[in-house]
Amino acid sequence: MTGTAQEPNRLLKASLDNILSSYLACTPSARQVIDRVYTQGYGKDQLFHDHFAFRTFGVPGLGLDSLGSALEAFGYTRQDYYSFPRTHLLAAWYAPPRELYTTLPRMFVSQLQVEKLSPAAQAIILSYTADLADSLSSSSPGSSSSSSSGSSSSSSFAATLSAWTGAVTGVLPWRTPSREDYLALLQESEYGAWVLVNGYRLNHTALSVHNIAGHSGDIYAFANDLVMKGFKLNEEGGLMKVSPDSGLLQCSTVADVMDFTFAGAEVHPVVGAYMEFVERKPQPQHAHLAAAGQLQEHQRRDGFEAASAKDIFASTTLAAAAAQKQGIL
Ligand code: OOG
Ligand code: NI
Repeated sequence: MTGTAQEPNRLLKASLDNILSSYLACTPSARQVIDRVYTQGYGKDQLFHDHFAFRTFGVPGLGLDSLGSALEAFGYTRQDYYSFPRTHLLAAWYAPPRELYTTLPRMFVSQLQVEKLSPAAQAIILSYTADLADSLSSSSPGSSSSSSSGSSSSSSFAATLSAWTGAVTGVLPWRTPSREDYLALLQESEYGAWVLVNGYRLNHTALSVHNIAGHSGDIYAFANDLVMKGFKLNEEGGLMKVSPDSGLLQCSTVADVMDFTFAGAEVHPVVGAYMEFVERKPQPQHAHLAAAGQLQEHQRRDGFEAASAKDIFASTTLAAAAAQKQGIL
């Protein structure tokens, strides 16, 4: 299912276009960034997506492996895992085929370790996922439904397809949540509450600052421009998240808050998606290529950084806290 040497698989490309356009349709701040910073500053077609990020519930058939196996079917390969014990999260990133590094985004997929939550929170989540998880994780011969972590390496084909469909359509794979369940989950796991109402929708795209033509590539200058233009950035742990090797620099907006139609047709605000910005420095051994203007994307600092990711996850937590303080959630 992988593409030819230079062209991404057409189904993958069409899926990613769709994922992005539905993300933009319901993320006003992301549209404004593109409008006010990119279109006005650098010309329209300069968007380069460093990575896409998705969130999942870690139950069999629905966790990061389900989305991950869809990505693997498209030629992505799983790289490092990262764990976040305090928030009960596990994440992994997937790299596109080397020859498509400038065409396809990296993928960052995380899951909530549901079994680590309180019995009450687990009961809420399982009331939405149980039937689905059963049918998805046992529907193909050889698939494993015995993993309690939801991270068994063999995902059923049904789970793979269902996860990818959820990402592409943005349609929730479970029944419409009640506001009561959303608010109850929010008390214990803001991530869990986010997944309950957003499903597999794109959580954020990260735009690549060093790939903006006509820009110095300096993410500090870029972030300053965003602040000057009135965008609210995530300041958890400091505005700029810098890896210990100084090669990976990241910052993000605070997520948008928007109306959601809960069960019983009750309309109330929930936390939605956000946008991230990334600068990757040349790997030290390839610095001479940078000087000569011949550096390729895969020769820059690759991957992610757990300590930075921990603070970037707060892009939705901060939005939830602010909205609760204003009494609108
Ligand atoms: C993911 C947060 C981490 C990164 O680039 O390290 C992240 C999330 O909020 O789901 O995006
Ligand atoms: Ni990210």
